[in-house]
Order: sequence, then C-alpha cells, then structure tokens
Amino acid sequence: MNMIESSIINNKKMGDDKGYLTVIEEQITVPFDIKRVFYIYGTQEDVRRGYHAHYKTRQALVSVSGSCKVYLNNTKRKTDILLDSPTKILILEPNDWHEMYDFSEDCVLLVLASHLYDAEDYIRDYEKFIEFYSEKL
Ligand code: T46
Repeated sequence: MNMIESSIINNKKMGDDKGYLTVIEEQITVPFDIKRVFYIYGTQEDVRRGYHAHYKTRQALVSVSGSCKVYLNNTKRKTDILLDSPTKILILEPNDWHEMYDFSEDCVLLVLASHLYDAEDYIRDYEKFIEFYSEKL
C-alpha cells in the first residue's frame, strides 16, 4: 500500500430563501462507499481527541455546525486544517495520524467512514504508527 495524501473537497451549497442544503453521495462526492456515519458533539473547547491513524478506514469529516481544527501527520507532512463550513469536507486517509482540537461550543463534526467500526483498525501508539507507515514511503 502506498501513502495517500489527505484532501479537501469544496462541496456545493444549494438552497434558496427557505434555507440551504448540501449533499454527500458515496463514490460521487466522497471517493469511497459509506459504511458508517457518526458525529462528534459537545466536545469541550480545551479537549483534544483522536490521537490515532487507521489500517484501512478512510473518512470524510465535515463540521456541519460550528468549527474545529484537525492536525494531520502522514509521516512526511504535518498540517493543521480548519473545518469551519458545512461545505468543506476533509478526506482523511488511513495513513493520517489525526487529532481534533479547538472545538467551538456548537461544533457538530460529522464523520462518514468507509468501514464498520473495528477497534483493531486503530493504530493508537504513535511509535507503531511511524514504524508502520514509514515503511510505505
Ligand atoms: C476517528 C475520529 C475522527 C464506537 O463504539 N463505534 C464507532 O463507530 C466509533 C467511531 C466509536 N466508538 C466508541 C469507541 C470509544 O469507546 O466510541 C468511543 C469514542 O471513540 P474514540 O475515542 O475513538 O473517538 P475519537 O473522537 O477519538 O475518534 C473518532 C473515531 O473513533 C475515529 O475513527 O477517526 O473520530
């Protein structure tokens, strides 16, 4: 498996004077089949969460309300992304160590995942992450 770069997708905002609507479709808006949906909310402002990468799971993150930041490290590149719009989608690859932080009080972070939940798919040990993915460079 080769290293895959994370990416940002600028999704469409549709609507009229009634309000707005934004659509996410598998293999069209996001580059994978969506097997699981969850959302993260009520996170305290000073909390940092995540601290892991995955072996297989690809994910799409959208802050559908409020904002938060995501720190990414794919062993080659470290970056911080601000998610502050319901139309901005961050595609996280399995090789992205990620940490979410700076949650606004009203943040609802929607996550679409390519695989069902499996605790074995998580790499929560940073040294193990570096060892596993550095080999793929
Ligand atoms: C990720 C980031 C963006 C389940 O039982 N099923 C699930 O589908 C998920 C996602 C979590 N859980 C359980 C496992 C933990 O006991 O919910 C608890 C909280 O999960 P976790 O500590 O992994 O939450 P985050 O915010 O650190 O990470 C989550 C996702 O787990 C992860 O895949 O990439 O959001």
